[in-house]
Amino acid sequence: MTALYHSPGTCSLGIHLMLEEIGKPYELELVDLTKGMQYKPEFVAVNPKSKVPALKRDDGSLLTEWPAIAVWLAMTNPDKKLLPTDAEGMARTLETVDYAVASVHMQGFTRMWMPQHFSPNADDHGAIKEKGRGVYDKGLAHFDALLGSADYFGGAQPSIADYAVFYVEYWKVNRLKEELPPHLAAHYKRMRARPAVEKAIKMEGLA
Ligand SMILES: N[C@@H](CCC(=O)N[C@@H](CS)C(=O)NCC(=O)O)C(=O)O
Repeated sequence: MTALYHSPGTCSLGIHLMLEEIGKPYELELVDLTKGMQYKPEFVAVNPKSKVPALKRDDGSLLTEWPAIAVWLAMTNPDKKLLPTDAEGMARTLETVDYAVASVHMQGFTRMWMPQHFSPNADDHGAIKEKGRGVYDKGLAHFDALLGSADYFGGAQPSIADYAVFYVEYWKVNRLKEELPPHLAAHYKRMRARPAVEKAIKMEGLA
């Protein structure tokens, strides 16, 4: 059976939400990052990158990297319309996903949350966090303007872009305990009103 290696409230949440929306059977495999489980031999044997999300598929093969997993889920479940099929729609969706994952998350929030990944020297951590904060805030401001008064990034229903933006929104609300810019606040609320989203959040023991 499909299994998602995840850690509660991390970027793997975005993939978990999509699995719930898709509605096919899957299992959750806990890799608790707060306990360093990503570096334990059991998980390194599964994913030598020591990262979540990682998706074990029905044929036993492992797929890693958020955008790759999201595209694969979208394309193998076309009825869910998680990825536009026209060139412009697909390119714009991937543009948003890549900015959320590669920049706002990896270059922004990771600097704020795990400065030790960028320098072992604690004296550097203040400056690293500040740099991360700049990238993260700029990213959220960009997404707020991009969304404007639309319901979702891809149009009438959520696409993989909405699940990518959702997890960086989630961190602002639940980890930093800060308010989102207005359009993103409405988007976050709209996403949370989806039964699949609430179910996955509860399954992870989150608020
Ligand atoms: N580029 C990866 C990023 C994944 C990632 O950084 N995941 C974090 C959780 S949000 C992680 O597993 N961190 C563990 C660590 O760096 O030790 C992707 O797209 O999936």
